Amino acid sequence: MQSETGVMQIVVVGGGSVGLLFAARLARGGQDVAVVTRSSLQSNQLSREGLTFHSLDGARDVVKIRSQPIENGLPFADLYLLTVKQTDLPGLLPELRRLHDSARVIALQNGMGHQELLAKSLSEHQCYFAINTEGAKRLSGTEVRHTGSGVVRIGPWEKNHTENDALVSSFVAAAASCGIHAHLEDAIKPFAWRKLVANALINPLTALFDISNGDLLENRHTLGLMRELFAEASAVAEANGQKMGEEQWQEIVTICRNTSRNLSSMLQDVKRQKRTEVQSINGYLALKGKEAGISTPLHEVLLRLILLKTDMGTGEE
Ligand code: KPL
Repeated sequence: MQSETGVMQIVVVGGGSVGLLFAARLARGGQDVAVVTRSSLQSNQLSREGLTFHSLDGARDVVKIRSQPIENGLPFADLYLLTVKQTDLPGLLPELRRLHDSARVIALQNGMGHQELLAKSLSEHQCYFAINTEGAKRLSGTEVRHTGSGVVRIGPWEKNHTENDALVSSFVAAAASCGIHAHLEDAIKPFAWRKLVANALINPLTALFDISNGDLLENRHTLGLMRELFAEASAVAEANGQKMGEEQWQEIVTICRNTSRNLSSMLQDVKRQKRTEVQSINGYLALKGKEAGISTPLHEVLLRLILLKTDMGTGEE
């Protein structure tokens, strides 16, 4: 339960870069945070050693944190931040179905597809979404670096007519008090589309060429490719009712600048030989393009190249 001092019980599900970033910043700011990890090795290390956080200004802090593996289920909390990848979400659904009715879930996945999945397992009033542009790098299972400043926008998927949810509003206030640029929005879908397009340009190119987000802007070939990818993606977005003009292109350039030293999540996945989210990013755009009769040859090639790269690394399909 949320205490009178404004401390919330928050469970961060996922011990990757984004999960560790939010866990560290919320715990450092005095919130009651537990991290649920995939492996018991990571949860044991976190419980024993704490979580080491490197902030943007170079400061280093070790934060005490509770942690448990997902095989022990989800501990009780007011609010659950789902930071696992799209590909790991289906395995979490049985646990999410067991949550108490007053719990709120905020899903932070890249790409698209999670909204439909969660809608099948949770009641509408429990289900919130977040779009995050903060950069983070996981240095180990117990150490994370904040690599770029961004914002996290939180809200229901589409505008509904209910009033602001008190718990979610408190979370936004708590996150802001921990120095996180958190904003409450009345609909996340338009932001999700914008982030989808940004990820579809930045992530596969950085992963294929093993470069940081900022490097994309330094080379006329990558910049040119991004422009062409943007043209395909914005045509698909517009066919799906999402306006995507010059302002959105500038937003993508700004993301690259603000996270210039960051290695995109897809590059981090490729380096760690993990399955990427390319299917729900470029794959989703290609699929929506087909449905709308818009061809997306560049996104299809990137999809296949990333699948090929990770298949070669992991042997996974
Ligand atoms: O969302 C990201 C990701 O890496 O997945 C960006 C914002 C591009 C930061 O790297």
